[in-house]
Amino acid sequence: MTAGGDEAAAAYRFDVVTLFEPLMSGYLGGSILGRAGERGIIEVAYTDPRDFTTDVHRTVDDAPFGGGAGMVMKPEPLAQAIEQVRARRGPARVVLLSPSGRLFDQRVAAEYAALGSLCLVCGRYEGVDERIAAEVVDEELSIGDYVLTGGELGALVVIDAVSRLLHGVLGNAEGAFDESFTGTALLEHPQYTRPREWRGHAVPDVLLSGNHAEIARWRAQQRLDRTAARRPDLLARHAGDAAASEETPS
Ligand code: 9D3
Repeated sequence: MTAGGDEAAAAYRFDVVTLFEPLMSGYLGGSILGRAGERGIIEVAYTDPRDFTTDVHRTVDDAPFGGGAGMVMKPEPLAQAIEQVRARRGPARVVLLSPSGRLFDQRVAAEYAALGSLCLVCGRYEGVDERIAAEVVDEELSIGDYVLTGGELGALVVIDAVSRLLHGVLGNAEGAFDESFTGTALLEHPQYTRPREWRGHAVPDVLLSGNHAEIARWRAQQRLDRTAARRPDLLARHAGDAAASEETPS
């Protein structure tokens, strides 16, 4: 995003190790994160493992020992790319995006936001030589239980979720604080804007009442009801957290 010239150091520095920088910079340049980059709040720099190959074909993958479909990313070019990032930029943590990693959620986003810098390593093909996970990165991270074609979408998800927690990225910085503070949030209450009636559906009267205490009560009840109906797993965690915070006030 920046080539690193005379501008002040960004508030948060992401390094991405990827064979496909254009996949990432295309998205990041066009979004609200593009503006955050221009304003120096975040910086994203890319390192390509292919630049650390030594053969004429610039080979980054090879067949798996033991057989099987697909190719595996070779360890050495990836390790050298990561080691160059570590030496030049000293990221607080190096994270390999992997379907076998710790599951990303809002708590992990808040944890990463507090670090100030992060190196995200993207694999391609059917995975990465296991010795990279064991020797060169600090942790493995998955963004969910589905199969992607590579780590780049995972890195974008992490950059997006972490960036919006940083001061100044959103117009309304308070909105992000609200949710991140409660690691296990309930679902949102429903939102309405004009017109008051649309295709036969009226906006609930309470929202037009001007009674702010009653509106707050209604919204709280909606959040509980909707979470119970749609995400009972979140409700269980929320109840557990509420009980825990009564036992040990922070
Ligand atoms: C048959 C074994 N496959 C694992 C389910 C191999 C494999 C497929 C696809 C290994 C890696 C990939 C590419 N995926 C990622 O790099 C990835 C990912 C994902 O697939 N799901 C959720 N989170 C992530 S983070 C990186």
